[in-house]
Amino acid sequence: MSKTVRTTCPYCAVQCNFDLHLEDGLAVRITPTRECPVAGGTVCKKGLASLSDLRHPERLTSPLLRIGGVLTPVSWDVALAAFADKVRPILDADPSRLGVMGSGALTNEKTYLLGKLARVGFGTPSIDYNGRFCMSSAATAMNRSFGLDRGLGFPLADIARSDLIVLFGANIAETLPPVMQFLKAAKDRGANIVNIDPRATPGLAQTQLAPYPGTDHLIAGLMLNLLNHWGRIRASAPADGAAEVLESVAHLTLEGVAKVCGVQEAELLKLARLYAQAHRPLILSGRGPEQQQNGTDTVSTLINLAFLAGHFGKPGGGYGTLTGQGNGQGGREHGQKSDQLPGYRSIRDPADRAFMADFWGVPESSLPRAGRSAQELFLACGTEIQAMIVIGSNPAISAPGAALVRERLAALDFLVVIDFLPSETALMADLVLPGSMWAEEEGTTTNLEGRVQRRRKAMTAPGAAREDWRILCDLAHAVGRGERFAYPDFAALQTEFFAATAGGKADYSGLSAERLDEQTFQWPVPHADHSGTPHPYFAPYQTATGRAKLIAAPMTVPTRALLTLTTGRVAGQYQSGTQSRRNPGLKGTPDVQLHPDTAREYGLSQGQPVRLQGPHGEAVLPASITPKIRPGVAFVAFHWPGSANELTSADTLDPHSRMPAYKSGVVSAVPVPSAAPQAAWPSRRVLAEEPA
Ligand SMILES: Nc1nc2c(c(=O)[nH]1)N[C@H]1C(S)=C(S)[C@@H](COP(=O)(O)OP(=O)(O)OC[C@H]3O[C@@H](n4cnc5c(=O)[nH]c(N)nc54)[C@H](O)[C@@H]3O)O[C@H]1N2
Ligand SMILES: Nc1nc2c(c(=O)[nH]1)N[C@H]1C(S)=C(S)[C@@H](COP(=O)(O)OP(=O)(O)OC[C@H]3O[C@@H](n4cnc5c(=O)[nH]c(N)nc54)[C@H](O)[C@@H]3O)O[C@H]1N2
Ligand code: SF4
Ligand SMILES: [Mo]
Repeated sequence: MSKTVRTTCPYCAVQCNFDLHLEDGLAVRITPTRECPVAGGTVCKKGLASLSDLRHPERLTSPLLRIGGVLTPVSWDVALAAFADKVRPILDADPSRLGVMGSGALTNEKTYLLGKLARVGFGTPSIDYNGRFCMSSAATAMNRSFGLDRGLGFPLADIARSDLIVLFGANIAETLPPVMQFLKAAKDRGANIVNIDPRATPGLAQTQLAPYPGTDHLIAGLMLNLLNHWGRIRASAPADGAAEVLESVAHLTLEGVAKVCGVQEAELLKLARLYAQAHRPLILSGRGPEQQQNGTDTVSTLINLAFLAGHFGKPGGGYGTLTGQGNGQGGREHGQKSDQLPGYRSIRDPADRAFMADFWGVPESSLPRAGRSAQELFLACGTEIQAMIVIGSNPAISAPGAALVRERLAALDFLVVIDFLPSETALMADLVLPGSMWAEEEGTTTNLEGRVQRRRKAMTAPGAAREDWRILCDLAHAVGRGERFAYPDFAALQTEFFAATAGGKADYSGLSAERLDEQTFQWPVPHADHSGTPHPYFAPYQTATGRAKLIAAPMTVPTRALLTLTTGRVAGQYQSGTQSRRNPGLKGTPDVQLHPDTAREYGLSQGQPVRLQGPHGEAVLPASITPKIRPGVAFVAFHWPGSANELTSADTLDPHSRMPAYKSGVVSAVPVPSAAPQAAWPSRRVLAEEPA
């Protein structure tokens, strides 16, 4: 029997729609659809290849319990009893010692349920999610200036109306390929595109600036100062803090900034002039300037520039951040973040706490306070955190200073991982619970423009694998806290989720599965007749005063290392690689990109292994010598064991967002005789054991 189901891609935040074709219950083909409201039928190779994971031979089809050191298939009853045995005593003694780690890969409904499970089910404040590693700096900066954080405050199609697009550390052609069509449309209409990245990444830019990592705030600060000198600041902007912001950049000179950033004065001047002359300039940031120790302040500087030049909120102009994970936007709205409650409510706000306590039917005093951020949770494992549940994340590969993080995870009394494939983190666990993949569940995701879309169930999970939402409810029941987790079906959970957001900043209460069958909606959607909010940023803003609050960021000059490490992605792999490394349709192997001058300095030839040493570990990678990276910088992607996060710092976090400084590290490099092994995974007791 054949069937076709329209659904959304499991991977990135563009959330392209496509049709999944099934024969006798098995997925056989994906076809893009022109009706896709996001990208009009353009999908990338990851989306097209996503089919192969669904029935991958390594799919987890049974719970696995570590018995005698070996992960052994067991029944759900045994698995849940083991969970109860280990977790109940912790909950009885001190629930905060149970950690929960969520993900921007989870649907809205699952993130809502995970947050409720932690706060209401377990009573622990110790919950956070991997968006902390992804979006947290841009989100913090937007929140502190506007009281609102929707990554793009406009539909993607608005990009085509821009006459200047300045990309700060966003490799769109490789990471969000369908978005390129909007840049192309703008360029076809005469727009300039400037790419600021220590690497000359592919794309449509007429101008490339290759500064040292971690210097974007100085470039944006200088632009602001020049605009001020040229009389291009909009004095009437409805904002507080403008004078302090302008004062904070007044000392920046072309000469000084060019020197620190390692770029030409003429390039900076050209950029500032282009920006001053444009009518609808749009600044877009990716993780480049955000995943820094001063990522929040850097984004604030980008916001200040767009706002004080009078472009913020203008169709085609302003500022936006390009969210990354499939539900990276929704994932940061509904209560899996340590300081947050559903609907983008704050766990620190008495009215928000009272609303959610009432909604859940629990005393307000029983709701935990804000907990630790993701990396701080990991670093507390084995001391303040005794047991941990991880869902939708693979920190053994993706956390900064991963060797240290693996050591902390190994020190836990009990690690539970819910995944559908044996990720490196799952292989370290004491209990592995087999969950559902995208095509095996209902739900909604919210894409990088704040567009809420339906994910549709097309098939059932294999073997004893269960839908994630059921597993989360099972965990509550296992420890005798199931009362508020007795949903008869998924629809009941979804209805509760939409209702929980009513009155919040990210209000989805006007949505239903039926409405979402008709069309997609950009939030907020506060009632059932509401058609969504394509442009949510307008005055009065959602700040205490209704005016934007501009933050004067310190224009700190970073100390320059002999060799600066920066990290990121390649087109053919996805994130920590659990899925993409197993996918024969997706390619790529780890290496370290170095400029020919740098290679010469270290005596390296093309392909020669080089030993890179970071603060907590090392990696041996073949040198990929390319003029497309600036001298003095090494780029390593993080998709593989033994790659970027063996080298990043575990404890260099942005003080405002707690974002790790993934993109400015220090490494030393030593050539290795070419016979040496490449990309060796550091041997660890826990990883030597194969599941039974
Ligand atoms: N193929 C693929 N696509 C993906 C993903 C994936 O893993 N693979 N992941 C998704 C996710 S979760 C995310 S968050 C997005 C991320 O999407 P991007 O932000 O585009 O990806 P990154 O490669 O992390 O970083 C972007 C660029 O920043 C540059 N950069 C490094 N340091 C600096 C700096 O200090 N300043 C500036 N200006 N640039 C710098 C890097 O050279 C890199 O080219 O991609 C999403 N899409
Ligand atoms: N050095 C360096 N490190 C980085 C970055 C960088 O640029 N440089 N980028 C950071 C960023 S932006 C991000 S977003 C993180 C991402 O890194 P992680 O947090 O590790 O996220 P993923 O690699 O997407 O891991 C997802 C895991 O969950 C599983 N999974 C996916 N979807 C589901 C689901 O619906 N249910 C269940 N049960 N499991 C699921 C997958 O099989 C996989 O094992 O990495 C960060 N790490
Ligand atoms: S761009 Fe993102 S959502 Fe679209 S097909 Fe590729 S990975 Fe999937
Ligand atoms: Mo991300």
